[in-house]
Amino acid sequence: LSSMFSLAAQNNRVCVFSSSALIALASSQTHVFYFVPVEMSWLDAQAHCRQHYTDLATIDDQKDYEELLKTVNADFKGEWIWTGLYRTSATAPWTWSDQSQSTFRSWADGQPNNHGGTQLCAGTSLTGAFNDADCYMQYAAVCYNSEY
Ligand SMILES: [Ca+2]
Repeated sequence: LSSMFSLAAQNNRVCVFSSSALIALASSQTHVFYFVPVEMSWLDAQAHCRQHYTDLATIDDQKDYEELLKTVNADFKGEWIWTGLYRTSATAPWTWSDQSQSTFRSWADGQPNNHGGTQLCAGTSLTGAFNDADCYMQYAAVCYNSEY
């Protein structure tokens, strides 16, 4: 986006084009989510998503999050579902598997608490709250395909 904006500063026609492109993205879903009802570690879920889709789920905003939660099967009985959110150490920032710059977070009250000191991967509940968990935990996952 920064290169688009620097172009925009040099050329009004490019500016108009960039603005309409941004509006189009903002008003349509940017990810198509796929629920994977197989319980796997976060790394196995990431490998599965990268093999069959684009990556583990990245969430851009609340609307994106609601779309993600809608993809979970109604008969799913698990408590947590892996998303693409993770960090490389307890002091590293939370990032997304696909290196997205999305700053969307929806931590449950008191989370992330890094319980036990090794909770470096984030799952979501069906009620819309993130929790950091140990990456070896076996959870279902949500993958995405990029729509653009
Ligand atoms: Ca936690």
